Amino acid sequence: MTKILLNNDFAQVTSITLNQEAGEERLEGLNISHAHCHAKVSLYGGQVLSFKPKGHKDVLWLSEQANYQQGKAIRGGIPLCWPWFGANDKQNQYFAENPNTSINAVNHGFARQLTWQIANIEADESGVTLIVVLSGEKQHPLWPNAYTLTQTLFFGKSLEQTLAMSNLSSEDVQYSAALHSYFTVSNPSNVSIDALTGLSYHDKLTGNSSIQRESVSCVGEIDREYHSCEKMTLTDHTWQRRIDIISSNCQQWVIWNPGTELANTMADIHPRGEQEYVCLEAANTSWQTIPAGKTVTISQEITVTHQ
Ligand code: TA6
Repeated sequence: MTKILLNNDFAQVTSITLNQEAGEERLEGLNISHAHCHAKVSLYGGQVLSFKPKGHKDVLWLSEQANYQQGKAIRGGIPLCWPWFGANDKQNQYFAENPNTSINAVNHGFARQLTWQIANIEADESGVTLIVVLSGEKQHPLWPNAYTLTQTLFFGKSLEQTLAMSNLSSEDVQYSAALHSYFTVSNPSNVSIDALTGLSYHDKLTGNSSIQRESVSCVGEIDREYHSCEKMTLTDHTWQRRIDIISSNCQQWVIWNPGTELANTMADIHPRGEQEYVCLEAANTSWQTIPAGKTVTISQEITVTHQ
């Protein structure tokens, strides 16, 4: 059932149910409608699923076969990888030392598989501001500390996303994270990201580190961490649009596309779906410290323009 959460001169925000399957726990989301854009957010994962500025195709890709189910991550939009990015070296070590453990491995941390709460919704002529929060303690044996995540999303002509990570415990904690954006493209082969040229990177597929001497091909399979906090521009030469992404307090850009062979083994990617997106993720892929009782933020601003 649709519920109106905000309705004023500038915007309408309604609650929606994301999954329709009988017997499943319902996952709630929000539909946002403003003169400057339309957007969709899942409270499960605190995940932006869609951002469509006026006059543009959706900036974000969302799989037609995405799972909307507790215990699974939603494929597409902007998953929040937290409190660790990827497999987590500490987790890998734990499993190696405890082969009979009942703990499940969690790729990209637990925040994208928990339900966030709405803290505030406001709208004015420039856009809609949505604040969602997630708090917890003892959520995972390898990350037991008390925390609050506060995600502030501004949907206007641009999308602004800030993740404030508060360490509520009395000891320093370490996190790694990514704002794992899936950008819709005409085809990865039509895309260039010139600002990656000249940067040092680590290739997760080969295990090697190198300098990017030529322009990067976004065609999968590709999985690399580039060491840079510079502004990125993803240019789609066929659709003649550019997506500018400015990150803050993120030390890496991760580029990922699974390519056809791997995508065909992934049940939550629809056929040929991997040819519709490029992931370019504002990330801190190595451990960062949040001092006891302190808050650290990471953020990104995404703007799309016709060329
Ligand atoms: O950010 C790139 C990456 O870590 C890849 O290695 C790939 O696994 C991708 O994320 C997706 O991970 P997921 O757990 O969402 O399937």
